[in-house]
Amino acid sequence: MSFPYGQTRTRVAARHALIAPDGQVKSSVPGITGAATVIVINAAMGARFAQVLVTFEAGGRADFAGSEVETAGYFETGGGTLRIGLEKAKCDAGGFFFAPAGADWSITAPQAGTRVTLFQKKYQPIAGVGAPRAIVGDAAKVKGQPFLGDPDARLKVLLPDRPEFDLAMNIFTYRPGATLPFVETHVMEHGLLMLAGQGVYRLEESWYPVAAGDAIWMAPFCPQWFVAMGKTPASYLYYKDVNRAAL
Ligand code: UGY
Ligand code: MN
Repeated sequence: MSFPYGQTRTRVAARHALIAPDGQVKSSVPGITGAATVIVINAAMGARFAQVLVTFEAGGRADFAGSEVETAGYFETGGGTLRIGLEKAKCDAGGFFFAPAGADWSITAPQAGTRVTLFQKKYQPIAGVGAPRAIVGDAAKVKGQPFLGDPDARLKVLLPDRPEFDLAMNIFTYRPGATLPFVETHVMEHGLLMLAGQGVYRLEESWYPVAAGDAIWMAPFCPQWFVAMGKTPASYLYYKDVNRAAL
């Protein structure tokens, strides 16, 4: 949807951002061909990670050589063939993966229109802790747990919460009217994609109407809160950096 008179819900502030779909602009990313690729969050915004939305055409592909960068990915729609190192798997909508730093990985033979969100960051090793392993999974098979006891706000933790993993990728689903139980303020940074439904996101001192397709960046210590509104559940995919020292 586009708006007359130069209006948009998009807002880029110093410590948070809302990127609505109407203003997204493609850019070419080395390694990705036959796809519309939008970098919605990265260091140029002030973030310490990148969030990239890839919409594949038939015959498109993504090929990344092993580097210091690790990638967590989520297939929102469609499907394709995923390779991480020597591991090969078919991923459909709801499929997710983690490609550790150092591993070659690719997505090939995507169905036309396949939408994949990638979260990428430089891996932060810890002395004495081994490297994280590759993960391929299906979000439909992960049970959503009540968040802080609320069965109307359910969290799916997609990746292992272990010291070798320095990022998390989760899916939060709220019944209409359910909320984050308090205004969170924490050291972890977030990148977020609204997958379904709508609601209001509080970021610092601003309240934003948000809906499926919106992306959000929250810098460390950005006060945050959400309420789901409308008649259908609201759901979002999000990234956070985890399991590393304070100093
Ligand atoms: O994991 C989280 O910090 C989550 N509760 N934050 C959020 O949904 N904004
Ligand atoms: Mn949070």
